[in-house]
Order: sequence, then C-alpha cells, then structure tokens
Amino acid sequence: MSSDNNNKLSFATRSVHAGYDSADNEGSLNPPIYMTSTFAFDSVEQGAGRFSGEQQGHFYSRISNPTQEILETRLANLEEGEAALATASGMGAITATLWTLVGPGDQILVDETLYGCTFSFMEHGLKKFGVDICYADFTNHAEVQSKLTDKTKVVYFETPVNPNMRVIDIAAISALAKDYSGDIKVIVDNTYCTPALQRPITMGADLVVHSATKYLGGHGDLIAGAVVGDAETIQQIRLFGLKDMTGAVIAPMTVFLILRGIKTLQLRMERHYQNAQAIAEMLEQHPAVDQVFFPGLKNDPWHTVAAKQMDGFGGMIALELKGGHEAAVRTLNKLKLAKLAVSLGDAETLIQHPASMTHSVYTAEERAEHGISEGLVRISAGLEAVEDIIADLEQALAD
Ligand code: 3LM
Repeated sequence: MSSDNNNKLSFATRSVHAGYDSADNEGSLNPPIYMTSTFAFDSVEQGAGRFSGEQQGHFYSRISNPTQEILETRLANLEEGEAALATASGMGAITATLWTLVGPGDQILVDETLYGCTFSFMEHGLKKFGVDICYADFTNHAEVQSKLTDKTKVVYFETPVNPNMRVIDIAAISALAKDYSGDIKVIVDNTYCTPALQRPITMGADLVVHSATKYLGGHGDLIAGAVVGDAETIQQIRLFGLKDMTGAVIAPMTVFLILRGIKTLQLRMERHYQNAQAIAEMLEQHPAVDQVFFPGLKNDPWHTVAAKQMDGFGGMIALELKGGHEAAVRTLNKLKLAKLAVSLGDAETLIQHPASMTHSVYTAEERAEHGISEGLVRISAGLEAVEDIIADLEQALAD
C-alpha cells in the first residue's frame, strides 16, 4: 500500500509511527492483528468492484490484509518508495518480483555474487523457463555497461554483497542502466543495510527487495520479506507474482512482529555497526587472520563508496583465516558465546561458513567463478556487549 505523507519527520520517528494511528483503532497503541482469510462484501457489485480493481478494499488475504497494509505503508515510507508489498519470506519477495518482470527471451544482468538461494532461483529456476541470466562484476562499471543489451529487463544486485562484502555503487549502476534504457528495472537487495543505513530508491534504483527475516524483524523469530517501489509495479507484483505465481503471503502475526521490530530498527542498527566496527578492527590486527572484509575499515577497497551511500557500515563482516578452510572449521567449532548459525541481523552474534552453508547451493567450481572462497567465514555482529563478543572470538582464534 502507498506510503503516507509524513516524510518530513525523522527516520526514527517514522519507524515508530508511519502507517498507523491509534486514534483509528479505539486508542490501541499497537495495531490489531486481523486474523481473517476473507472479507464480506455489502453487495455483489462491491465484490465485483474489488476484484476488478475499480473499488478499493480488501477481498482475500492472499492479496492484502489490513494488518499487512500497515507494515507496507511503513516500509514504503522508510525506503522512500511509493508502495510496498510484504511477503512470506525474502525468497517470496524476490521470486514474486522476478516472475512478474521477466519472461522467456528476456535478460537479467546480475552481479557475480548473490545470496545462495537467489543464485539458485536464477540459475536453476528462471533459466529453465528461458530467461537469460548474465553475470558481471558490478564493481567494474565498464563490464556492466558492456553487458547491457536490448533484452536486458532487470539489473539486480545486493550491496554489501552476501557473503564477500563487496560494495556496489548504487547510483552509478542505476545511472548506467537508465542511460541504456528507461525500461530497465534496477533492483537492489537491501537486506544487509535496511533503510536505516541505505535507501537505494533515493539513489536511482526502481525496486528494493528485503529478507525481513533479518534486521527488519531483528529478533530471529520469523521468516518474511518485502519489495518496495513505484505503486504501479508493486500492484503488478501483488496481483500476479504474489497472487498467482508464488502465493507467498505473509501471516498477520508475523506482520505484527515486524512492526514491533521496526520500532527499534535505528537503535539496533547503530549498535550492530558499532560492534561490527570494533570486531573488524580486532580481527584486522589478529595474527591468525589473513584478511578482513568490512567496509568500515579505512583500507577496505570499498570504504569510499560505502561511506558515500551508507549511513553506517552495517553489522556484517567476512574474513579469511591464515590456515584457510581447515582453520575456519577448527575456529568455528570452538565458539562459546556466538552461535554457529546461518541468518543474520539477530540480537545474537551469528557466525557461519558460507561454502558449506548459505552458499552451498553453488558447486565448488561455481563458488570459485563467483568470488566465494572456501575458507570464508561470515559474522553477523549481534547486540551483546562487544567486549564479550571479542573475548569469545579471541578464545576461538587462539591456538
Ligand atoms: C543467510 N539469507 O544466512 P529469506 N536476500 C539476502 C539474504 O541474505 C537472504 C534472502 C534474500 C540467509 C538465510 S540460508 C538458508 C539463511 C541478501 C537470506 C532470503 O527467504 O527470508 O530467508 O530471505 O544469508
């Protein structure tokens, strides 16, 4: 649903208030959870009008629901898009969006490194239906430019990239795509940053997708997703990608939990990135560590572009240990406080091994081609006291 008109208020205020007024709901400070699959019509004419889109209003919760509408309004507002659609998972948002925008013969130009299941959907899913998936290193703008064709319908990337922490210049890539053709949709997966740290639509992107499972929910207790963009495209995704192609509908209780999570989004993101900065600085000095990938480090190759487009360097870190894969396994098995788990953006520090976990859907050869090394370790810095996280990492890294 469309964003409401309170963009003048600051981000933190809009995170708490946008899309909901207690005065509309008997003073209830928190929104009602509409547990309903269907909506009764006053007349056949009204029902027909809602189905045809000539009349506003809900008719079935696979398409929309009043609780979901509050979250959609809030997300659209925070991402500075016109409208949003909340979905059952991040993959639900990504698949509903791409099923809507491409067909056989079309090309999607994507960055060479993607979250594992997004890669699988493109490589093993869309390709089977005749969509051409073309990879480029999006940090190399000349390469991106050379790969745009008249068949390119979508340009798609994450930034920072899951899992190797490259940072892609959103404004530069959006401008390249738009200069080639105004019809190309630029889609940015903003899961790693959330709108608290980065708002791709304000930099020229058309659509933003999210795994709301991560920082937006923020507490590791739900699976959800969202897509934000212009009202017309979001409506197309709702009425085709969601309604007919995926059915990836978000549950009202999950919406409630995300709305609760978003109230503290900015506070949490600040703590996540402060903790990540301190952890990355410790790792950079540690004798067992070969390389640290974190854009907040001054000598990170992506520091300048990250500083330009992000309001904080985020809570995610990647690293290589000197002993490679074997050292990574040994270290991860020694963790005591940090949890050995996939996912990210939770209160708990989560550490995982992408090659055998989140990016195991790539073959070993594909990982080598797509810039995901076998020894890479990924850290999602949690909200614990940073000295406790650091002490745990130091004991795990010790011989
Ligand atoms: C992970 N990622 O640990 P859901 N986009 C990005 C993501 O990181 C993810 C999705 C979309 C992880 C999940 S791996 C089995 C666990 C950048 C998810 C997909 O459908 O809500 O999981 O979002 O990196």
